[in-house]
Amino acid sequence: MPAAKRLTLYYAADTPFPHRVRLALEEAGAKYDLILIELSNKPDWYAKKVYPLAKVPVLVYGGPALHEDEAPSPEAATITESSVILEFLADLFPDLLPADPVLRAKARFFIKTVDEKFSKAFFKFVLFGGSMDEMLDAVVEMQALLPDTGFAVGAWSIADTAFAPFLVRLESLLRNNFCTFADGVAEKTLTELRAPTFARIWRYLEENVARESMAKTWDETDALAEINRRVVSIQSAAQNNQ
Ligand SMILES: N[C@@H](CCC(=O)N[C@@H](CS)C(=O)NCC(=O)O)C(=O)O
Repeated sequence: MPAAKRLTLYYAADTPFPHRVRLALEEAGAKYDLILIELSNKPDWYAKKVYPLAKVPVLVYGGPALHEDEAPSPEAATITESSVILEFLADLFPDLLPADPVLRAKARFFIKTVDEKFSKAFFKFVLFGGSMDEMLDAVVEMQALLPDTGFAVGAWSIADTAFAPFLVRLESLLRNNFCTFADGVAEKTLTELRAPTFARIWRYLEENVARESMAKTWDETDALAEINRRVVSIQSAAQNNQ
């Protein structure tokens, strides 16, 4: 379904936050322009002309087509914060959230839990040597919010776009024994996650991965290479500051 105005997404493949927005745009069948921002080598114009915090995602609504080093035009709206953008997209494309107010509240609670709990445990675990138990506790908490079958609130919704990009990266980083994990941690965590206790969330992951929107937006090789570049640039910045 076309939006009333042009949609432009500033995007990076490595991180779950912009992936959320791109999945929602794909699920909505929206037409959108994509501007890639390499986080490990961020261009100066991005903070100066688009978003002073220089984070992704940013969604620009309206205005003419943008070249990558150009500021959005004054008549366009520049929307930041992935969960705010998801709500905005659900206003533009109502099929992204159920009509029932109770299910809408549940979807928002699910997104809030991802933002306030799961994402923090995820970044701590995959980037900063956080404990496996804390990571698994966060998975248990998300799993407990899922209904017996289907997606986060039954039919697929923005609650799933908020969570699936984290889950798909967690599984991929573990399976590929990503360089940030201490010896044996990835294998042990993956073994725990494959136990029957986690059967529900595993099925949920598979059902998200099977969606066309995920197939169009998740390129594991590309994402892992980007994550790797970013980790290297974070580590070398930390060394230079010593
Ligand atoms: N709360 C923000 C988080 C966005 C965010 O932190 N993005 C990170 C990537 S994970 C970023 O762009 N960081 C800039 C950088 O690493 O230079 C959201 O939900 O959109």
